[in-house]
Amino acid sequence: MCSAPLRLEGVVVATIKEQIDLIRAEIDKTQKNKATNAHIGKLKAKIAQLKIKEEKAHAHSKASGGGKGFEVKKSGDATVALVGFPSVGKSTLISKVTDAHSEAAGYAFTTLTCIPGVMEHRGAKIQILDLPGLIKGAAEGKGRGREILNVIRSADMVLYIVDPFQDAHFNVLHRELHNAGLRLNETRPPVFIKRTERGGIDVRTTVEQTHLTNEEMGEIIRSFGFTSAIVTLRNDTTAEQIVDCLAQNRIYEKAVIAINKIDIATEEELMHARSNLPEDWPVMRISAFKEIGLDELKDFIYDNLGFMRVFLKPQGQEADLEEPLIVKDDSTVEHICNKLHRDFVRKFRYARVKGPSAKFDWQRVGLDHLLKDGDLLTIVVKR
Ligand SMILES: Nc1nc2c(ncn2[C@@H]2O[C@H](COP(=O)(O)OP(=O)(O)O)[C@@H](O)[C@H]2O)c(=O)[nH]1
Ligand SMILES: [Mg+2]
Repeated sequence: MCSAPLRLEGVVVATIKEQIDLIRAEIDKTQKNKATNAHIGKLKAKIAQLKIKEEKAHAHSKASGGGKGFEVKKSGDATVALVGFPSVGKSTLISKVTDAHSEAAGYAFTTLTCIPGVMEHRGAKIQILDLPGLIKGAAEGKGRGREILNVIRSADMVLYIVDPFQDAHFNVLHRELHNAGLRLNETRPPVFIKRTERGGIDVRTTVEQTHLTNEEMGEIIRSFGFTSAIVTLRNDTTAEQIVDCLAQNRIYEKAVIAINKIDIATEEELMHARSNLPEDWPVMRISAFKEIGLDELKDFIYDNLGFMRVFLKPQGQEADLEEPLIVKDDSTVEHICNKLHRDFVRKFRYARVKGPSAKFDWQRVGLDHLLKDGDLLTIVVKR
């Protein structure tokens, strides 16, 4: 069973997308259990390879003048992508929590209308993007869906809006984003694959592997064109995690959910809606229309984006303890330099830090130093 061929025999497949759909159908109809792990893994590897091929074909058609690029200009301290079926209340919400007050504030980007609004909260400017048309576009697997997915990939967080009466919608969208390589609320698996000159596929693991045998892992890895490699595993690794590592275009992003329209739903309906959402994801209840829970939603977004404050102390001056810089909590000195002035990285000499990230007061650090909430920072540049 595990050596079932990847080729879908007897079927003439025209496009890459059709091939992918066929393999997905095959995965769906395969029972998930220990005996089929490796088979499913190989099918997923095949999909990942077809997608890489598709991306290349797309890049090629673009280079030869195929389609126009689409880009949402990023602004503010972070970007949140709203994701939800039509009529769940995305436009209503964006009109209530941002400065985009009507559809008229939206503007067309090449082929699609993306409605950005900026929400100011606790000193942070958070750009919220309303992305109508995801389902239709993504399901068609072409231009528009691809572009919308790219906007979501480049956002800092996904905010799903769920209608309590249509709660099956969540799974449809979630699957769509998963298929596009988005790994929401997941951490990058501790899988490291290093190509070597010889020696075959050498699997080294620090924990027991229960999903796949070394041989099965080797088969997946070889299907990506490796003959020799050292594979280091630090968790009980699934086939999908190995494929994710090899596919290289996976995006690990934060996601939260707001259940909207609580003004017209009963407690029972809300509990039911909650039970169909991932247990460990942050979820809250709102009514965009009746403006219930919107202040809490702002806090919820802010908290989940993971911001921190960095206080600047210009050389030879007092630190500005009134107005910190609001930055993502994984920011380095380089991120701050980029935020302050476009010449700062080029002219950078060194920085000094006092506070939680410093080993001692006014430690001298470089561009790659990771900052922490509450740090005081002095940047020294060439004149
Ligand atoms: N009862 C109720 N209706 C809402 C709420 N939020 C949005 N709506 C209504 O749902 C419909 C669709 O809203 P809209 O914002 O256009 O949804 P979108 O397609 O996701 O942008 C409109 O008639 C809204 O007035 C809410 O919290 N409660
Ligand atoms: Mg709308």
